[in-house]
Amino acid sequence: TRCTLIGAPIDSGQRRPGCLMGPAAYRVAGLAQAISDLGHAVEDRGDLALPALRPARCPNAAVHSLPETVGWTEALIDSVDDALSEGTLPIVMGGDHSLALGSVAGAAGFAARKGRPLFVLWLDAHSDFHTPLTTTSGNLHGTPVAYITGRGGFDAFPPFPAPVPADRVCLYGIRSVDPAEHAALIDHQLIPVDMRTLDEEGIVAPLRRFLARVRAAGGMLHVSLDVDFLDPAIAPAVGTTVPGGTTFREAHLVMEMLHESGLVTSLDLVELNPFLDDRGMTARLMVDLVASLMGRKVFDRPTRSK
Ligand code: DIR
Ligand code: MN
Ligand code: MN
Ligand code: MN
Repeated sequence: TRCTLIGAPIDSGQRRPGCLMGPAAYRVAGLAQAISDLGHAVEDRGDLALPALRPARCPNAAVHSLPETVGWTEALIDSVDDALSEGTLPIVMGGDHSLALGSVAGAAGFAARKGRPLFVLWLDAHSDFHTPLTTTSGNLHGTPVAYITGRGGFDAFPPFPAPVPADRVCLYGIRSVDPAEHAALIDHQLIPVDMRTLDEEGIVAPLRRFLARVRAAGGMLHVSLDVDFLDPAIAPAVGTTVPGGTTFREAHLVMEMLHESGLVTSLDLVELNPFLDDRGMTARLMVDLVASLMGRKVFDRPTRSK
């Protein structure tokens, strides 16, 4: 696989400064080397720059940093689409989760041109299903899933190319949902694979079912990995920790299954705030998870006959 690393130093989707140091932390933690050690080609394109801002307004006064977020969205649409068009796997090093407004729109535009359905796996404590009209925090990192599925309220943003039907979006590891999101998720029949489900069924079965659907549809698969998908004890470097996250072993198992599926076509690494980290442990864990996604294994099992 040829990988394109895209630095997205974005802080504007939430209020706690530090995510803009994410790309630097991934480089220090050796992301490119970890991928190339597995035999893949890697090109680090450096960090994106914020384009000139245009005024943008939103009727919800709580929303902040709208022009910046629209600017980053445009930059990411272009760079992710370019990386896919060159036949590479874009890996976006965030940056807060607002970057997924652009990265998924870029992947969706590419998929639409290729006539392939796009599926989205959202690994997160949060459902990120607010629109700019329903968010009470005003933090636009809580909105990408609504944009991706074609909900209204995104007038300031580029129209989402080919909205992704809710049944092609899998929210995984969810354990923090705001009331407005809760109602909208039910309304859109977008039922998250929440922690209750994972506790009852285990980390494997729901993912296996989703991947089987992606494969059967000949789909592309965008994976958006929010640091808070992980338990705060192993991943403290995030502004919105929620107790009860996935364990080290569960997270690696998810990544190994994604590798074995061969389905992943683009990847976001979001919400890492290196300023909150403990001696780089979260950045290093995220790099190790990417390595598992790209094929790192402790032991390769011989393929059994029959
Ligand atoms: C929270 C989002 N529901 C909000 N929090 C997130 O502010 O709307 N944290 N996405 O990662
Ligand atoms: Mn371009
Ligand atoms: Mn998120
Ligand atoms: Mn989150």
